[in-house]
Amino acid sequence: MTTSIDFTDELGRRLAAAKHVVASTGAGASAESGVPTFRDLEGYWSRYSPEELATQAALVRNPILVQSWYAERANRLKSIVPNPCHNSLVEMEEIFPRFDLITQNVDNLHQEAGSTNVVELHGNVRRFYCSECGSDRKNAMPDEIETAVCCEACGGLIRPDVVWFGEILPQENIRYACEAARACDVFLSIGTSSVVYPAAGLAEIAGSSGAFCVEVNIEGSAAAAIMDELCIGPAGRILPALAKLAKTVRRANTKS
Ligand code: BJW
Ligand code: ZN
Repeated sequence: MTTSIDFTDELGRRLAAAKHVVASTGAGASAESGVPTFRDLEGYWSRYSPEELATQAALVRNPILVQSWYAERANRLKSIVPNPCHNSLVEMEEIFPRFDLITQNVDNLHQEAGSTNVVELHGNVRRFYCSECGSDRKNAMPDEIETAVCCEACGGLIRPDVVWFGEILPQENIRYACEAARACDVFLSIGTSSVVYPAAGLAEIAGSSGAFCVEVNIEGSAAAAIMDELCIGPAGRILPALAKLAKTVRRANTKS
């Protein structure tokens, strides 16, 4: 196993030959845009309890608190922009015959950067729907919530379109992600602590199916031991270098 931003020759060879690359991103991919992560020192779960904010029971118990937290996050995202990690992943779509971008992030920044085929595993904090009848909420959530926001059709509580603990992931998306992990030649795990399943299992699937697994993170994650290469550093610095390497080795490939 190698630890560096000086990528190994083996990674260069794998990228040169890859027909199918999967990038799987977590909160660290958006950290340099100013979006808090969950489990870092300054992350959401160091300040708030997931049980009080990120469950259906919490919504029913204290709708104003839960709705305000998500509305505030959604509204704050309006002034946040993608960073070089997101932008490099857009470039990578062009480099490989097949490139899948799978994300646990709910911030929509990959789509804003211009990635065209983003598979969302944990939903999107900018969308809201009725927890009773399922209908989409058309209007943006207000900045200040003084009374619980309810569905115009049935009166049910409005919730964010995100996946809370104990909830099933969008089935088609997780199935697609598992198949992509099983079939890819190179798997990039970027900015995730790799503790939340089933998303964390994708790297295991990719590794056991023969893919070359690379982690990009400011520190080794829970999945570090199964990686073939660790790139320790901020994703906004590593991904541009990785995209550059990919372009270089593939250009050399087409010439020879
Ligand atoms: C940088 C950086 C920089 C920082 N550059 N890097 C199998 C085994 C064990 C448990 C389970 C299992 N299967 C299911 C479970 C239960 C549970 C689970 O996994 N629990 C574990 C925590 C123990 N999973 C679920 O409940 C899931 N549902 C499910 O499986 O349904 C079926 C089922 C139900 C019941 C029982 C069994 C099966 C649903 C999970 C939903 C997760 N939801 C959240 C909240 C979304 C809403 C919201 O945003 O509020 O999703 S939790 C939170 O964690 C969020 C994230 O998407 C997710 C992952 O976090 P992520 O992205 O990895 O962020 P961090 O903060 O953890 O890490 C950031 C990383 O970035 C760090 O490593 C930093 O070092 C790094 N970093 N700056 C590069 N600049
Ligand atoms: Zn409703």
